[in-house]
Amino acid sequence: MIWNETKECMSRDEMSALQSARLVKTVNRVYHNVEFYRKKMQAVGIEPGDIKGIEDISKLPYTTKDDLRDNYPFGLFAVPQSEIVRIHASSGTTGKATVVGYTRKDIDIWSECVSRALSTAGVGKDDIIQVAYGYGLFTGGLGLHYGAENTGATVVPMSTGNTKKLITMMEDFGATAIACTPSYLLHIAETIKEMGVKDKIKLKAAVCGAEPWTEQMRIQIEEELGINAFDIYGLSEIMGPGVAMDCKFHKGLHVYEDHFLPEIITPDTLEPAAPGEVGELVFTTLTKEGLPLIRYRTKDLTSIDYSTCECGRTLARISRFKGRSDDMLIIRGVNVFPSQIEAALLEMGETSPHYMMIVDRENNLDTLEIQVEVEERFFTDEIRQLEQLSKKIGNAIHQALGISAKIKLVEPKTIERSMGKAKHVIDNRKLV
Ligand code: DLL
Repeated sequence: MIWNETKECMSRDEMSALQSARLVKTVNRVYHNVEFYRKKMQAVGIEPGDIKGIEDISKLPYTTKDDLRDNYPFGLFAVPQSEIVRIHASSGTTGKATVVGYTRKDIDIWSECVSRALSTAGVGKDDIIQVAYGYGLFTGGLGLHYGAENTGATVVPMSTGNTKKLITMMEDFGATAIACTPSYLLHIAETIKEMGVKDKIKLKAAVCGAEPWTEQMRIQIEEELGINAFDIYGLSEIMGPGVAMDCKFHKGLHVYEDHFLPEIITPDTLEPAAPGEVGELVFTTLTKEGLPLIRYRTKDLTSIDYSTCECGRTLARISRFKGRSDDMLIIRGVNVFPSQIEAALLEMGETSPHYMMIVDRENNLDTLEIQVEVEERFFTDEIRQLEQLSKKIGNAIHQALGISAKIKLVEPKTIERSMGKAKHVIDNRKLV
């Protein structure tokens, strides 16, 4: 069932007309209310009247994360602080946090988008959902929380912290849905197995996002838990979770285009990418009041498909994310994304997707070690078996990446589990 057919199934012409009207309003609003945008537009000789519809989008300048940092904390807000009812922030590892602000209407639209996403995953009023994203400045916890309440579901605000308690409550409350990062759900699945309570769990759906994960990992989670797992995407700057959502056909994530106008650009030239080509995702918010953003460069790499989905939605679909352009490692001149390792490991079927890449430099040559967790039994069996498996993984990785790596097989639970966004890379080259 489609939760909001009028918004998710309108014709492409109707959508373009809606987006154009909303873009014109947004451009006027930022020009008059945000000095940063006024100056930026004046610098390229653009006035609000020059933007008549989405066909004029490329006349507008881009916005980046640095612009948000340079205007820390509230410099890009388009309403007085008295209109802002909530602040979120992403910490970032360096420099100042990126601060985002929402008006009451922004919060309502956010809840509506998350509700649409949850309904797409089949979560509604009869469900009990555990929200196990972090609550606080991170948008995951509160974003999913209010969206889930809006669907009428019973929300259990678990946050992160105690996996065994989460599982006990999952069992006791009869939770039917969970929202958390995919890597955390994998850890939850392992712990359910260890606790021997799989038969007592009523879970049927998971809404996972906030970090890249492969289709293979999604399927593995579905199989291990006997549930349907869906991919939810979003970023704090644009709103939080609920910018785009996977449907049961898993052929790309539907962008809530009535609120967010997507573009794909080639990062090197900043020109629009060819149709279907992978490039950097750029968003312009169409209804945000607190922090409207014009052509915000997400750094996320994907492609876009405007054809109607088998589910009936006409919303554009973005392909599953390979990673962010700033996650990409260059090792011996070859571009490597951590998600390629995950895909190769899961394709082999004999290992878990728990891995850590350790990149170093010796005698001016990049080295790559990949630590991979394998089942306990490999360590008790003959050493020859361990060697064979290591060789097999080495070959699979070589084929996937085009470069060789040293494989180190490690025992289960050696690699640290994360309850939030998983860490897969230690790049020691950055330290020198
Ligand atoms: O991660 C918002 C969110 C919370 C999304 C819960 C989904 C679920 P940020 O902390 O600002 O916001 O991080 C945003 O995370 O630019 C992507 O690089 C990455 N990301 C988010 N969702 C996905 C996904 C939240 N489904 C950054 N697949 C984004 C791949 C994702 N990467």
